Amino acid sequence: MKAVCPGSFDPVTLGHVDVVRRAAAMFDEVVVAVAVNPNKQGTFSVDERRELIAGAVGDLPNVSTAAFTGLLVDWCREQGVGVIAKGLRSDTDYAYELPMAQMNRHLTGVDTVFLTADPAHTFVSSSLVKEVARGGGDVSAFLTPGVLEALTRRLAEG
Ligand code: COD
Repeated sequence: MKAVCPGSFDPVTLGHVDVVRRAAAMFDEVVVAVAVNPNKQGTFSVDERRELIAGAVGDLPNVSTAAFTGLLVDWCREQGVGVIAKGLRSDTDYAYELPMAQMNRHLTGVDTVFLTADPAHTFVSSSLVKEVARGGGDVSAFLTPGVLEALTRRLAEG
């Protein structure tokens, strides 16, 4: 079965990578799909995010990247994706994710499976990592070396 790990991935963290790796061990094929939000300028462009993801999970032969606009379920139908795989860090994630999972199932019948976050990554999010990095904090425990380098360079650009 083909699964999707959807998200913003601005940028991809080791928390995301852990979920993608575990999904890749469960499903025949995994597409890491970056949501395009025309109303929100990210730190990285969608193409840059895809490149950083590809660099982080490039050793996994059954993982690819994509970008999608509009409803995730429509993209899943177009791409023959049968299941959505997501990470769950906390009850806050659960409260946010449950209605989306139920809505997506209502819309097209696509199911969502949740992988519990590795305890080492439960407090890790792209936004927090960026905030700490902007303040000069050490975020090397949460990013691949390639993503760390890209983020350091991007923040230095101002
Ligand atoms: N450990 C484990 N999992 C993690 C970690 C971590 N440290 N950090 C994030 N995750 C998980 C998140 O829980 C999420 O499941 C996924 O990784 C992606 O996280 P983000 O933060 O990069 O992306 P989000 O949460 O901003 O992405 C939300 C989507 C873009 C997937 C969602 O809004 C969506 O599907 N939008 C498309 C429009 C649509 O279909 N809307 C209707 C929904 S019913």
